[in-house]
Amino acid sequence: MIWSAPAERSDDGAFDRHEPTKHDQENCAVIQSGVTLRLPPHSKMDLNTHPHRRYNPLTREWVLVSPQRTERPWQGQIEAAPMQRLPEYDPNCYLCPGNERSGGARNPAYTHTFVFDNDFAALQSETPAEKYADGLLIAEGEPGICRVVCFSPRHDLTISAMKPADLRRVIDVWVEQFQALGELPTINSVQIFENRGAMMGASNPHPHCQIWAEQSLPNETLKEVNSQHDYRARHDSCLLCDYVATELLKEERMVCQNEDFVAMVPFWAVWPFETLVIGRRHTTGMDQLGESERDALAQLLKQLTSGYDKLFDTAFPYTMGFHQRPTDGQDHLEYHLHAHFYPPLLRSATVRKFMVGYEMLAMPQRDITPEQAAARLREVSDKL
Ligand code: H2U
Ligand code: ZN
Repeated sequence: MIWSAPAERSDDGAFDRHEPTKHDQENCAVIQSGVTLRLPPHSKMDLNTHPHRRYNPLTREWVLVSPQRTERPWQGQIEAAPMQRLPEYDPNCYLCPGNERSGGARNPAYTHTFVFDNDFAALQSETPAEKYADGLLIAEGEPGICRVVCFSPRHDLTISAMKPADLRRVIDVWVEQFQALGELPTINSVQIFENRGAMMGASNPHPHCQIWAEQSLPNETLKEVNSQHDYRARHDSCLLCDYVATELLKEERMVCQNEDFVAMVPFWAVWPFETLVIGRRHTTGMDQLGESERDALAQLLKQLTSGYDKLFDTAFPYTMGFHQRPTDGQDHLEYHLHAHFYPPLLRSATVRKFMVGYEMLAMPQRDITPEQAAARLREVSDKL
């Protein structure tokens, strides 16, 4: 027997909200009013208490959810609480204006954003795109370009602390970079991402992101292109447009929203407080966003990241990144612009989720349900 994607259900997402029962409360201490889900009455399964798998239609992979496990005692690793206060300027920072970088180049005295080619780039534009094949030993040269974008001259100004107008400048730079890199004949994928915090491997606290642009579609991008393509071919509709519509009706996984963008903990979230940011309008990339949509994106990113910071009263670490259409010259009408936030924290500023053991050998697993995570994020993000 082959196990694969579930057969499409006409009653997809037909879960109702209900008040937690005593049984719920006994089995799941973090359950909060109005955030539980249930299947139709004939179902014996309760997604609030029973271990179950959830399907991610974007990657076509599963995640194991174990809501009964949220009170598991923790005697494992405690991460050091990240430093909260940073200076506006750090003379030893490689990214601050006027400073020398570790590669020897000197940063200009920039006043807004600053983009430069990564001094230690993982991809190089001159790499020959030749193939190597020797039976099972297969390789390909991968030409590409890596850049770094400093969000502002301020060493301490994270996305959550930036003024929306300054954040808007960052979005404009993302659009410019997506267009300029995407136009190059050897570049078919432009991945913009931010590693925030030492816990996520950021090498420097100065707020910045990276751009890796390359010839091939990386694994995650390829999965999402294929799934959205197949969904459109089958339904004559967009997977993420349909998903946003579903979540707007359900509400229990919504975190915050404005006139153009929504942020939610997806039904299939892997990381405890993972979120998905999606444009309400169907656009295949940031270059198709209008002026007001770019402003709305800035507002939403600020609201979402401020909520994250409040959740555990810390500079909330995460990896975030935008998924946009491949820049191979095709329209890619199946593709819907979105951003993923993958934060590692689980219980506090010092206790993180580890993707080890079962996750490395079998599949991702989570305890706190996406509905519980969304309720907690909603609480802090509403109070802005
Ligand atoms: P991360 O913090 O996400 O690692 O990104 C910082 C990038 O900045 C990293 O890829 C580059 C590193 O190679 N960098 C430079 O290009 N020059 C420097 O002087 C310091 C860091
Ligand atoms: Zn700095």
